[in-house]
Amino acid sequence: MCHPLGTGVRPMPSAIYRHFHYSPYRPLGAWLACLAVLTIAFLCGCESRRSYECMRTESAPEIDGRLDDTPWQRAAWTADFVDIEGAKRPTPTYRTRAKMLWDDQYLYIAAELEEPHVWATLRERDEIVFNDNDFEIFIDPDGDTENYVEIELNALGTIFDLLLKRTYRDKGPAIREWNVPGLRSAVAVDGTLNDPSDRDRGWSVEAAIPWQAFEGLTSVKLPPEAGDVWRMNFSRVEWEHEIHQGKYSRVPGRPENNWVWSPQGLIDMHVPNRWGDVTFGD
Ligand SMILES: [Ca+2]
Ligand SMILES: [Ca+2]
Ligand SMILES: [Ca+2]
Ligand SMILES: [Ca+2]
Repeated sequence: MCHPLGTGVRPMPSAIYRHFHYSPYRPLGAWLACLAVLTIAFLCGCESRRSYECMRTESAPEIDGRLDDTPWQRAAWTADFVDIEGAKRPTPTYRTRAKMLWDDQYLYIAAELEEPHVWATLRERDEIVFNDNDFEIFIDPDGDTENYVEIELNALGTIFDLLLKRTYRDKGPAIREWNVPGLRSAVAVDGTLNDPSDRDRGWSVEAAIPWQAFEGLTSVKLPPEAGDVWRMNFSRVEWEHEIHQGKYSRVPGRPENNWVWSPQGLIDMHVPNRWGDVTFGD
């Protein structure tokens, strides 16, 4: 079901408000134009899901966080990430995009996050990594919204991975003790980590997820066959920060930004049927 107005309680932008300000003298054409804008605004809350063709690779990228491997050069970027609520919200401040590849053993994921202040604090596996700025991977192979996988990484490379038997609105549970079997991942910082004295260019993520990690979670073929379609999404959490005595911290009381590949239309990543379609190519 589509929620065109989303869940965020945010004021109507003044420019839009002015556009609809009542005037009994407005000609019919202007009212029709207003109706058209309203219709577009409604539809923007129900944006179509993104899609991507994940190409097969003969050679595996080296999982070191750097995306300069030859296989990645041949893979297309996803569309730039947008606000989780979609086009009705402002374009994200910093660019984020991803790539995917596959072979008989692994699904490979790469992400590039533009970021002038690369910082992270959490170091233990399965800490709540989205309390730092992070990159998040969501995979539901069969798209049935059950038994799906979430992986979060921060710029230290700390992993928070969990298995969701069902969505939170379907009462979960989310099993954080579950670790992706055989997961390989790395991050690389293009700049300096936790050093606010300079301006960084960003950080990148590289992950290899073995197909066997999904055994027991789905009845789809592992590895997939060319033409198979899996439901996936990617998200980036970005907090407002402040700097005291050379150290970063979150601005207290401020909500996070959520920038995603396939817009959800509301502030909730756990609506798998709004994730994107990833088709496996030859
Ligand atoms: Ca690499
Ligand atoms: Ca599933
Ligand atoms: Ca875990
Ligand atoms: Ca820095």
